[in-house]
Amino acid sequence: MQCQHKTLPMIGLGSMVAAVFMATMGHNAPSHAVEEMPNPVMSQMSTSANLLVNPSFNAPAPFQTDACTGQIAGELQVPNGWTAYFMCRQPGDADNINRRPEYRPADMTYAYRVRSPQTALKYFNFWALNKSAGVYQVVNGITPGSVLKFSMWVQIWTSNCDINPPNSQCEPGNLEARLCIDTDGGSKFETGAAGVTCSAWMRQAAWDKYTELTLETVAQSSQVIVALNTRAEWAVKHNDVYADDASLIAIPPTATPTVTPSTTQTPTATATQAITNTITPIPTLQSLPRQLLPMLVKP
Ligand SMILES: [Ca+2]
Repeated sequence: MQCQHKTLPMIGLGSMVAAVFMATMGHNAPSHAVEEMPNPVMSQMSTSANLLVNPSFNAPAPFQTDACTGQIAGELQVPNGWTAYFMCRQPGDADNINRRPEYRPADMTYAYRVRSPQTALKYFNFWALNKSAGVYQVVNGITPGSVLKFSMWVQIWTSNCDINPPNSQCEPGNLEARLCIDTDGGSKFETGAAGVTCSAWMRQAAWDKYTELTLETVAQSSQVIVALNTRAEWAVKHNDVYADDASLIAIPPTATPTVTPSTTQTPTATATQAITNTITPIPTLQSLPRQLLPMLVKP
């Protein structure tokens, strides 16, 4: 259509006809453009709710039962809503391997260990390590097929050195962290269970500063388990984990907007047809009345 008015004769009356033609085009073109605008996607407030209990790891932190011994342990002070887990001692393990971590809420005594006051999660091994430890939370009421977005801020101190400020680059124990989700739920978290998916391990990026870990997957059940999972390579003096500000968001499958391009593209053909029909044949010099010829301006 654009090439048609490039062929117009550059004479006075021809320009007038061209102006009428372009005005006709101009009238049709914007309405066509408006019809092709994408439909706005409505945000669904209900899907942005954090489904976790006590995501900020606030106190109180009552004593919990050691799953390896079945006994309540004074070393397991875990913020409400979360459950501690760790690998039990295996036959042949040295005294400093797979030792039970000590869980205490981190308070504002060391403010840089807390991301949102007043407390954060803390657990540590002293001159020891555990090969798979952390906390988990069972979450119910999920629509199967929902996209799960799990995040948590984690800070690690892993060092054999007592320097100030603490620095994990000094003789590190290579403590590292990741997030996991058991997508089909269960009564407790186990890293090797069917349905468990985990993020990549994060090591130096979380040493001595809070770093956000994220994991996204799809729920297979109405119940899922979210977990922080850590491990260390060396039984150094300080293998400490801090965590704060967790979030779990579930986006139900029905919340995904359905794109139907066929209905929005239909007006294209209609607009093209209308434009074609409004084109008036451009007069040539031979077809003009003789009395108009002297009025023409020669190029
Ligand atoms: Ca907090």
